[in-house]
Amino acid sequence: MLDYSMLYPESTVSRRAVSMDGMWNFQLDEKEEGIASGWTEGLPSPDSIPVPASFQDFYTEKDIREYAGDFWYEKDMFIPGEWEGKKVFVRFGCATHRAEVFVNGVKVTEHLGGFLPFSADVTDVVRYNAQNKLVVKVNNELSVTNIPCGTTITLSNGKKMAKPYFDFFNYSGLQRSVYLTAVPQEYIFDITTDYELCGEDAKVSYRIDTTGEHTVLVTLCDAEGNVAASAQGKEGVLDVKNAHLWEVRNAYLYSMMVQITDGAEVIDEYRQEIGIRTVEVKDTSILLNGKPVYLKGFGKHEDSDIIGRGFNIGVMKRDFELMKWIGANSFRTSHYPYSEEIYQMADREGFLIIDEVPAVGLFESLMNFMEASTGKQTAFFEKETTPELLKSHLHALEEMIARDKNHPSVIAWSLLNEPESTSDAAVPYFKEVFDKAHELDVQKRPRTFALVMNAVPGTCKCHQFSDIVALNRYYGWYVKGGHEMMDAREMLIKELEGWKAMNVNKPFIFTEYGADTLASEHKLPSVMWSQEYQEEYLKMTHDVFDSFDFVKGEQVWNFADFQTTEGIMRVNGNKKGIFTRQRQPKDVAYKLKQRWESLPVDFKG
Ligand code: GCB
Repeated sequence: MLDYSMLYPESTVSRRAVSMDGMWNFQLDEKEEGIASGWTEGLPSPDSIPVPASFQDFYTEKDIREYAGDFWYEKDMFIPGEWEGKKVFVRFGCATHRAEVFVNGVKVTEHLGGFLPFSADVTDVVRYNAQNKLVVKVNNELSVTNIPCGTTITLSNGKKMAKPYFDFFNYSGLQRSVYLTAVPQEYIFDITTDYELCGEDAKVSYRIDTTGEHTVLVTLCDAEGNVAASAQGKEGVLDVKNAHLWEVRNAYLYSMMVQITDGAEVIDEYRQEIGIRTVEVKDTSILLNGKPVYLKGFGKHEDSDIIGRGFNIGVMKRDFELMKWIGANSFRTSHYPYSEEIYQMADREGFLIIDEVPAVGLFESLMNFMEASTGKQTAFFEKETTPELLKSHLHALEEMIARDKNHPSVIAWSLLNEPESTSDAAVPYFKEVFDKAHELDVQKRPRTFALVMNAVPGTCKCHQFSDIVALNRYYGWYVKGGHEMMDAREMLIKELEGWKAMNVNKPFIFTEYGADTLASEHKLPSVMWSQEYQEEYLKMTHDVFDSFDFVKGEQVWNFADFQTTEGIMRVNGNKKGIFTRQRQPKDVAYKLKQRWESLPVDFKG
């Protein structure tokens, strides 16, 4: 079990959550001198920078944008006197990719992995009713022992540079909100829920972990604030009569009030929103509340101008409005768990999320999207570093499931994106990861991973572990593009016939398919990169999907254009967006809207 609580910070009668977002001090540490020179007590010559944000795109110097190594953040924090006697934490939404945290010069925690929250217990190192110095050393180098994978090279001028084995810019820093929190000594540490539907009614089973022995009271209120059920004890079942279910694009949320009580006294209180719904896979169907659902939507990124991968509440709102407009009902958090606020919004809007752990780049290639199409194998899981990689992978998985398990929107876990899955060495690695997800998730949500182009019927050794088989396919783009599209179509059909012949008896979904398209380009007849070509490509692909009953979902790559490493394959980023990076529609968006609005939610059900 994790030694810090993953509950999202909130203020209640017993708790305080104070946002530390705003301008922070910031300094690069090219010579890696920070520790030896006492930067843990304060930065010698800092610039100021916003949090949350990626640091890269603020600056005009390329050396800063491309910087790989250590960099430091600093902020003063005032700890109120009335917090004395409570437990005080600093909680980071994420620090990409690894961090060490110091308060008043004392190291309070360290964390590996750039896309999940962690907390430092600072109760005994802070001065109350006074300013305290918070300093964070962050590092954004890539390696094959942490996810996402890549390598870090040294240029001839001695500067380091990150070389991702993945196709998104290595944005980093304090990219999500930071909170200062105070909770009682005896506090609610974790909440776990599960659901069973019984006719019109539902059973909500729960487990509450606390740090003490007092009893726990759980009260479930409906959306109008009326009590729907209540129970006492750290574990129990709430019987909900005439349960209002959480449905696709028709969300209904209950509010679960959890209290630690001592007679009439409330020791701690936390409010958790929940949605009553079940999710399971049966034969080739994905069932939500027992009813088949067809996934329509996107692979996304947290990515926008200037703030990079920093969480932006306005961009989030716009993205959800666009997804509603176009008739989508789902998305995958490619290629890392997103900011918590995004899941909260999906809970409210009734979107289905395939939640992906940052296990991307487990295929040694700087252009895996190209090389996998050639059938290349990389023996990725036979390295002597594999055990260490597995350890960080499992740890990230544990954090992701702990963080996201109560979101009704999360209907599946994606445990890897485009790994090398054709060698025997991949099999035990996959088994551990898939078993761990099953063990950690009380709701036993379906598990999946996205198969790269070389993982096809006959070569893939790991789709056996998936409850839903997810394909990333680019027939008509990386393979047989342009006027050869008719042959791409045949290849796609042939692959799907191959899966059909294997009688896999599982739902298949396409978690990626797409074509780079410049919003500036029109050409009649089409050429690759033109808006016309994107439409032809999607039409061809959808026609094929529609002729296979076991294809139960389509998530286009990508929702919006996004930043990548520069190179001959990318024109200032990946342009496969249905929307531009500024969130305006390309022409194909209107076609997609027509299609998705016409497909019933239980399409092929
Ligand atoms: C993929 C990757 C994704 C890339 C995409 C592409 O297979 O999963 O990260 O961005 O292809 O556009 O090549």
